[in-house]
Parts: sequence; structure tokens; C-alpha cells
Amino acid sequence: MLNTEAEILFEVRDDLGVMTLNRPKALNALSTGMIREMERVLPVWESDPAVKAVIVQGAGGKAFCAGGDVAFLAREARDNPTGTGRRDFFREEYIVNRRIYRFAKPWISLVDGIDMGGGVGLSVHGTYSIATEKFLFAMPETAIALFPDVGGGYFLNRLPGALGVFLALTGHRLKAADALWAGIVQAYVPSEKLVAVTAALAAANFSGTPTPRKVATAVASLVEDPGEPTLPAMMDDIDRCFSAETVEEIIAKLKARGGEWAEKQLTIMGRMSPLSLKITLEQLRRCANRSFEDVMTIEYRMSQACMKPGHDFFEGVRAVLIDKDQKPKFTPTTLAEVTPAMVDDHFRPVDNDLFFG
Ligand code: QUE
Repeated sequence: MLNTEAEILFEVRDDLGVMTLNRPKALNALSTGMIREMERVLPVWESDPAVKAVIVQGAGGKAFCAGGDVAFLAREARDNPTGTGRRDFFREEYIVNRRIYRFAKPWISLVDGIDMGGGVGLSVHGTYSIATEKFLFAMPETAIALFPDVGGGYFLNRLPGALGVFLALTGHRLKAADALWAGIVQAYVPSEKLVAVTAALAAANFSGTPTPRKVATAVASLVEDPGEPTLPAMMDDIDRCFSAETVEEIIAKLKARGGEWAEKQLTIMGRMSPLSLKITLEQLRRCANRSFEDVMTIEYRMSQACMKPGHDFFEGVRAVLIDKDQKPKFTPTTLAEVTPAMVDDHFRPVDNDLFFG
């Protein structure tokens, strides 16, 4: 029986495993329960001959997935500071991210809406993502003093030029045409054609190693042109300003560049947690040329440092998601006051460290 009240739905039909994120009122933000269900069902689907590919989608027509249930994490730190919920959430989420990255069958995301933060970890590491006109991507974590996790250290480092650094530090949003240009999604299909996409995938033959090519062939007749991307005209500025060793250097380059675009990026970064900007740039540096598994170990350590009571993360969640005053009081207030020791504290081994054998 399919329980349509559940936060996440799993259904096998026409040789496909269909996973539906089902918290539409919370934009399908990921709870520990949803993640735990994934790690219960996905290993079964991975070895079940009745499942030839997995399709992931979000319920409600607005979001694929807005991220993690960060309000829960903030609540636990306040009400039960010694609780294990913050540890379990990130640990189990990253294990799922890694399962998707290594999944033995095609992992196909139908991204018909908001795809941010933790949602990106469910889509971008798979075989093939399809965006619609409702698609909206971002890694917005520096606004809540987190960092672009769920494998951000892996995929952002593989984007063209300094695009990954730009997306990580500013939380810049991409629509389908830009995400397609950047390689974050593999195809554009109008929302109204997604039913036909599922039918085409059900009719397809997937055997052997899952590759984007095999999925592309199956959906070729449904794919459309999303229009002109905006990123190509921005890439010179992005590469010039966001290729730097330090956040201060990026700020200096944007000030030297001047003009409307550079001023806008300075304003946006001025609202972010200074500590978060610095740990994020350090994350990308440390994760460059590392295996997916090494990246998840680094990010797990970072996540646990961010979950310690008193971290900027809790003020970020309060200001952006709970009180919604959009005026976080981050400490330190300035980049200059963020010491190398504060940054290094996010990269130390932790108790019950996350390693993949
Ligand atoms: C940065 C983030 C998140 C965010 C906003 C940011 C994030 C996240 C959500 C979110 C949005 C709507 C919900 C919800 C969570 O917003 O990770 O439960 O209903 O999950 O600026 O990282």
C-alpha cells in the first residue's frame, strides 16, 4: 500500500522506482525521517531486478526540495543541546548523497521547482537531472552561516572557471537555461511533459553502467530549448573576481571592478556570515581534487562544527527562517576578525567521524 500521508513516498511501477518527496508545505525540506527512509529503501531498489532506474520528484508543484530541515536542527540545539539529532541528520544525509553518487542504476531527477541546498544533494550527484520552467537552483547556505554541503565541495569544484566559488559565496540563483549551460542539469523539458518523460523512461532499456547518454536517448523526443543562458556574459567577471586565495581578495577585486554587477555581489556578500564565507572558500580549496568520499568526510566535520551551540548558524536560521527579519547579527562582524584558528576549527576530526570503507 502507498501511504500518501507519509513525508516520502516510494513506489515501484513499470520497472521504475519512483521516490516522491512529500512535505509540500515545507517545500519538501528534508527531515531525518525522510533520509532514513531513503537509506532503508534505496539499497533494496539498487539490487532489485524489478527496478531498472530510479526517478526522484517533489510533491506539490512548487519545489523539488528546498534543503534540509534546518529549523529542526536549531530547535534541538536550543532545547536539547546534548541531543544526537544534529549529528544523525548530517551523517545520514551524507551517506545518502554518497549512495546516489555511487548508485548502480540510472538516478534521474525531475526538478520541477525549487532545488536548493540539501535538494541539490539528491539531484546533482545522480545520472541525469531534468529541469522545467519552474526550476530554481541555489546553494544559499552562507546566508544562514552554513556552507554549501551535500557534496558542494565536489560538484562546485567541477563547474566552469570560478563559477562554483561564485555560487557558493553569493548563493546566486540559476534558472534552467543557466543550470543546463553549467552542467548542473542535463536537459530542459516543460513541466506539462513530465508525465511523458516518466512514460519514456518506463519504455527505455537501461542495462550496464548508468550513463547520461542512455537517459538522454530515452527522453530525446521530449527535450526542448530553455532559451538563452545569462551566465556566459557574466563569466569574465566571475572568473576575474572570484579566482582568489582569500575572501578579502575577492572583495578587493569586486571593489576594483566596480559597476552595477560588482556592487550587487558586494551587497549580497555583505549580508552573509563572514565566518561562513571564509569556511566555504576553505572548503572548496580543501575539497579540490578529492574523491567524493573524502569530500563527505570534510563536510561532515564542518557540519558538526557548525552545530555547536553559539555558532553563527543558529542566528542565521533565526533571522532568515524563523523570525524572518533578514537581519542576522553574526559574530565576528567583519572578515578581518575571522581568525585562521576559527576557520581551522571547522576542519578537525570529530567524534564518530564519517569514513567510507
Ligand atoms: C539557506 C538555506 C536554507 C534555506 C534558506 C537559506 C535551507 C532550507 C530552507 C528551507 C526553506 C523552506 C522551508 C524549509 C527550509 O531555507 O537549507 O523547511 O519550508 O532548508 O537562506 O540553507
